[in-house]
Amino acid sequence: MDFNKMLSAGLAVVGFALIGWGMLNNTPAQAYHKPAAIDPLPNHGPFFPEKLSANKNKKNDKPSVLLNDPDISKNWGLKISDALKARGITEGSKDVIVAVIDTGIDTNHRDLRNNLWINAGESGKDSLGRDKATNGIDDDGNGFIDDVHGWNFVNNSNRVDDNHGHGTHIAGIIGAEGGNNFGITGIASKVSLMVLKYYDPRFPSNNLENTIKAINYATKMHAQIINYSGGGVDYSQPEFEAIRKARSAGILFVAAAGNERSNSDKQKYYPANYDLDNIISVTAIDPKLQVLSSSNYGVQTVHVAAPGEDIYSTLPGNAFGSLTGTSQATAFATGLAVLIKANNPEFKYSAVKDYILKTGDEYPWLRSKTGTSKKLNVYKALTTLDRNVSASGALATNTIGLQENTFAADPQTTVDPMQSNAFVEFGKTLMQNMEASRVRNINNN
Ligand SMILES: [Ca+2]
Ligand SMILES: [Ca+2]
Ligand SMILES: [Ca+2]
Repeated sequence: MDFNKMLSAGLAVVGFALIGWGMLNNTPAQAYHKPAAIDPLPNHGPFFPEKLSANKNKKNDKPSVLLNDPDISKNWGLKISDALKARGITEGSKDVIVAVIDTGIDTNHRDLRNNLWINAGESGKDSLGRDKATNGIDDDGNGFIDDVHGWNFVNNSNRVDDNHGHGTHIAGIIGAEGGNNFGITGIASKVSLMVLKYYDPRFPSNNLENTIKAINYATKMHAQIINYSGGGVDYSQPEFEAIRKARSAGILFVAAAGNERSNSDKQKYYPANYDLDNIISVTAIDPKLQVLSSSNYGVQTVHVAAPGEDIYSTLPGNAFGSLTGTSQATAFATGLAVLIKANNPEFKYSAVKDYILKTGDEYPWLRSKTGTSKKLNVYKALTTLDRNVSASGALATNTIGLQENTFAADPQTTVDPMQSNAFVEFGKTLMQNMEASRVRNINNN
């Protein structure tokens, strides 16, 4: 290998860093060398003004009694995404499998342990009465021994615990258990988190190669969504192929736009930038809805914005703390994808993506930053969906806080003219666009 190739390979490893530490250090490229910047202690999260706390001053808020998690108001992103308001529509589902390709997850964390994916082929008893999860046998014959929650591709083992913190934090944003009277809740309070570890600060490893293996595992084991809160500047054909294979399996790939402070339309960042329609690229906003100065942006390549500054979530050892970056924003979008999928299991990745991107809140200052000019809105994505504008045009049964006919999609339905707002038109347009897109896809295939 000549020097240039070696240099390039070396840069690929360095560049393929985790992201989510940017604002803690102001040096994203080196940020993952400094995990001590995490605040691992409970109750040391940022202060948020009372008006951002859950369930205040919104007459349509009707949270269920299950919103008993004591630190729920510490995540300003939940409020600003109307996520708690959406809780009456769906809490998520254990049927939705999300592969979290990251640093592992603290599988004993009280706010995560009940939301881990369980590989059915590696659980229960074997013919000798031993626990399949620990019998040292590849019971389901998938090539991995005792992979009950996922796999560690760093040292090729079933020990997926998190020595870093990043993966545990991401997991909590997506799917910390809600309603357990402990800690926080994820965007989805019920989900199955598949733990795929590609990075460990204690061991030198090939992050890119591990990532590709993890994507292939997620595809093989039928994840419906992949969260990838990381990336690098080097294009990788094998990684592209792995995500294309995931696409063929119907998997939505939610990727961080990156913390390189750059325009991703010009300075490419992968995997977010691969030209595959199952990828959503997410950038990060602060509580004032401004894209973080550290976050990548791009009207052609970055799709949507989500909360990513000082996000309070789970950390290893039953701890909680705040982290900043497009990693965190990505997890918000993944959590929403879980809810959409839970509420409408027959949806293809393309429909899930459409609902995330087309139902958000639009802001003029996001025009120069994202393709949609939007930040995601959990409630809108679900109410639009829940109104059945997606399928038959029939009225939906779930009417949380709204008049039954307000958002009817059926043009024959009588709608209160005062409330027959853009939402109805919006719903129809959305469906027309989606249908046109579907027809296009059929024609292309
Ligand atoms: Ca196995
Ligand atoms: Ca086994
Ligand atoms: Ca909880």
